Amino acid sequence: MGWCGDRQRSARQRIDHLQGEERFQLHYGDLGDPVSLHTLISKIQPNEIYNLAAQSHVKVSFDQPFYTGQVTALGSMAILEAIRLAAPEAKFYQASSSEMFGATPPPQDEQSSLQPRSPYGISKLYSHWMTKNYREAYGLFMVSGILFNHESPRRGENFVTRKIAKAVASIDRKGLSKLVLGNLHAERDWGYAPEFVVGMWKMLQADQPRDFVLATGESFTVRDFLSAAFSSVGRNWEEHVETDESLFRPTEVDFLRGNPAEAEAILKWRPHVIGTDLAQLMVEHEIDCLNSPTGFLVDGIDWEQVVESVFG
Ligand code: F7E
Repeated sequence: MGWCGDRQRSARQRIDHLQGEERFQLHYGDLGDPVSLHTLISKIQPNEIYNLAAQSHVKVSFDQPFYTGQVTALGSMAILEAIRLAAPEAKFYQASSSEMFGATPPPQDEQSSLQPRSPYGISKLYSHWMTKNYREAYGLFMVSGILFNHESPRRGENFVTRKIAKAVASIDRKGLSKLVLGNLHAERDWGYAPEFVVGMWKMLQADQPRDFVLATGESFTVRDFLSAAFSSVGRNWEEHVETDESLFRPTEVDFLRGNPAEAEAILKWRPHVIGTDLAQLMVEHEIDCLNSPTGFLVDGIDWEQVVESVFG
């Protein structure tokens, strides 16, 4: 599914299309409400739990550090406790983040030091260490995937890749005049989210619980991504982009490039889509959205092909 108009749709818009499928059931719960999580986990007795929830926007975490800590740090704690007390057989996946590396120079791997530079990164670090502690203290199957940026047409509009892709499509097809961005020098290891999702699943199928870095091993600056996105419609980004210091972060993570060698050796996981491919894929999707009569499009991920390409 691709999303053409996030702001008009509900908080569940990324999963709305699954409603009605026999194997899919939604329950109400909230990371801010430990009782609801305990009740749900106790009732459902899940085999696997993936904690992908968070206040996940790094810049917003500077404006809302307390809320970010409550949700992104203590919210995971609520799940860990619920599993320990009510469903100790469940396998648990914690979405840790390359933001935890912060100031550590690249390439970053499972042994690199963790020096986060935002309330978001610090909250993720708390959950990362708590997951490890629960694994060691109680012998539970709990792992963290330290994922570098993973993107797709489903990305929220306030993250840089989607913001750029949407703007390029609008500039090219609707005459939007300019795109305003923050720091163009930061370097990121951008991968394709579906490839990373099969890596998460694979971590829970392993014989032993352990943490892995998932990354492409290649990095690009925001400027490189911009250039690839504008080039895909035959345009020069410099004619359309302005920067605004209010979009800069108080402390930035300058350079992330992961080393996924352990995931490759042990999980046999190897991603294929890298940052510049993503720029083109995401711009194409936004153009399809503009051409869609309803403004809403299914992007139809071919999961068999993703699995084949990653593990094949
Ligand atoms: O920023 C720069 C910005 O917000 C990427 C989250 O999924 O990945 C993501 O965090 C870079 C930064 O992602 C704008 O300063 C420039 O250097 O797309 P982003 P992020 O901060 O890397 C990690 C792995 C996570 O875990 C997070 O949850 O782009 N940048 N101009 C901008 N960023 C945004 N958002 N908007 C701009 O206008």
